[in-house]
Amino acid sequence: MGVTALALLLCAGVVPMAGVPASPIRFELKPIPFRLEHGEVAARHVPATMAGGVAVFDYNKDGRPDIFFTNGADLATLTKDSPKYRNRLFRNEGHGVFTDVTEQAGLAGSGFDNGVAVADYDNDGYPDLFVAGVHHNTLYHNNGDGTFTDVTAKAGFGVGLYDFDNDGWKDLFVTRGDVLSRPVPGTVTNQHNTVLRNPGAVGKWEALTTEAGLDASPPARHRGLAFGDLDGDGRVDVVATALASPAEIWMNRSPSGHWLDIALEGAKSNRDGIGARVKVTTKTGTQYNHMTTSVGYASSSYGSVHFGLGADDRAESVEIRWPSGIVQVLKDVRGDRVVKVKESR
Ligand SMILES: [Ca+2]
Ligand SMILES: [Ca+2]
Ligand SMILES: [Ca+2]
Ligand SMILES: [Ca+2]
Repeated sequence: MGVTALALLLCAGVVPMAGVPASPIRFELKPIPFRLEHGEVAARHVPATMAGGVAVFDYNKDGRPDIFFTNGADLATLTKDSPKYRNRLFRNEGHGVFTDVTEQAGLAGSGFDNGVAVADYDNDGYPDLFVAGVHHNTLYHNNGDGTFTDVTAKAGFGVGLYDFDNDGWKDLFVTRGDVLSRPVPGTVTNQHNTVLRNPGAVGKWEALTTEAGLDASPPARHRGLAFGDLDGDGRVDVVATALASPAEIWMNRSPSGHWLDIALEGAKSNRDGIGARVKVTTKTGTQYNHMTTSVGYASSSYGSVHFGLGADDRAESVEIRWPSGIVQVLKDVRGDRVVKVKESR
């Protein structure tokens, strides 16, 4: 490096370390024993390019974010017929140590998995996992003791967990359609989307397709999926794309309970407040959600943090835990509106 270049760098406040190229942004590579196995073969298949979802979430609530990887499968059978295809959960022990806890967590999976979504669908305070796979999706309930239970199995592609009827329980929208470019005889390639209604504290998940009006467009190979309240009526609407088919906007016309949207603006944390966890307590109970725009397959959603309040027209309290560690609590918050919250300093 010439004297002039060094002087310029020093003027810019960048001090080069010995033997390391100077840069204002630097990363240190940390190995983790996971390899994305997509079973690629010479005859190219669509699924082989689509594996590889990652979720960073704190499954055991010790304050350290953990890492979950989805993984592929044997392409001929679309099953995980070798241990190398297992999905993997790594527990963050702190100090850069990650332990593979897949087995004890029960998260190895069985098919060719590509996507993953995190949400606390049963409002018990523990984040649950939804894993989207080529031939089946899996909803895993986080039992809070380090283990997960497979609680549902439905086919699909992109997924999003939102409370579509604002009854206080998050439902699941699934875009569907097969990934095979040359379908195997007997497999259905074009499909309608489906919404799965969360039954609440007791009961069974209900799969709604025709009932929910989702057969109003022809079946297709659905892919992209994004969410946002397009008309500001407090009901979360859906936009989906499908291969070689018109895009679909699904305006939410569900009979709706009360609702509350929390629109975050970070100050010390990132400006969108991504990663902030929000806890809403009403007369009926407590719910959790978090700020993210990353929902659905290869898509980005419009974010305020949405809550259905059911019969309650106000929240007794709204607690926001910002990524910075700052905790903000609002009391007696009227519902059926978007409440803007700026991070306190
Ligand atoms: Ca953790
Ligand atoms: Ca949960
Ligand atoms: Ca619901
Ligand atoms: Ca709406």
